[in-house]
Amino acid sequence: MTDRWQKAMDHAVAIARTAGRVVREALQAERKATTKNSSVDLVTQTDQKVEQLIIQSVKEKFPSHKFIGEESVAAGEPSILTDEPTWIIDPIDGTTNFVHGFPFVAVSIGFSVNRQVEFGVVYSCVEDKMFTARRGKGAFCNGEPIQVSDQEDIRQSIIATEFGSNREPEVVDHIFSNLRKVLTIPVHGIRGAGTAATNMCLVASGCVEAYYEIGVHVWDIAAGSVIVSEAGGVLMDVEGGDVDLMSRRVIAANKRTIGKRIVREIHPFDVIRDDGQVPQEQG
Ligand code: LIP
Repeated sequence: MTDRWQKAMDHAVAIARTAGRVVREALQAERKATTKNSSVDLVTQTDQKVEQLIIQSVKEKFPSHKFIGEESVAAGEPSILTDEPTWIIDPIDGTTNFVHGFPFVAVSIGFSVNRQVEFGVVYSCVEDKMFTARRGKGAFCNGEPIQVSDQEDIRQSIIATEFGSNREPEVVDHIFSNLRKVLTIPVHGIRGAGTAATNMCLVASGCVEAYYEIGVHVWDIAAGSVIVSEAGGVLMDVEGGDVDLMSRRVIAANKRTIGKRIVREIHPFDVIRDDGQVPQEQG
């Protein structure tokens, strides 16, 4: 049976690599940032240029497909996930890193049909690592199979998370309270690459045991979600239920036991969903 979405995935890999070259070239030039939702929520012309490069290339090949792109949404496009084939794009995941020349920046392209991510591509541009996964067919880095850590004891683990871009004191207090609870389990360490997609690929590669964050967006995690699950990991909501890519809450873990341990420690705080719906009580 022909694989209906393989041509789309092949295109995603090719355009992610092209976009990565644009990002690397831009890293050698002066990078001017403007701001979006706060003084620390940065965007650059390269983010916008790369997103348009990806979207235009897809439209030429797949004109009926839909898009959720970080910078398109910032410009007023809707962020609604439907059953339609949808490309979920973060042109530069790690924009703050990009602005500062901190070498972890990723092009993240997820592809969803019937609200299920069929494939994910995360290209870590400076590392030149192309992470890919097709639902049901495994996860890879530069073509080599990857799999999550086999560590079962969270006290022997490294956990990844991020501080996000919200600097409201009560939100920061929540973030630090959760950080303290996880650190004092205790765990071996807490890390953050500055990009959700890269953190999820670190889980998929077995470099960290889990990653959690409240405040991410669907474009940060869609591609990484299938890379983690195809590497043998699990995705869940921060209250233990099924992950909801539009909820802005995620735990990606090597094992359900470790993910559940993080659920026990962290306390969620409210964020407005990517689709704008009022958050439902989590089960
Ligand atoms: C980033 C995420 C990261 C989050 C940052 C930012 P961006 O995405 O990857 O997890 O903590 O606030 O949202 O904005 O660089 O594409």
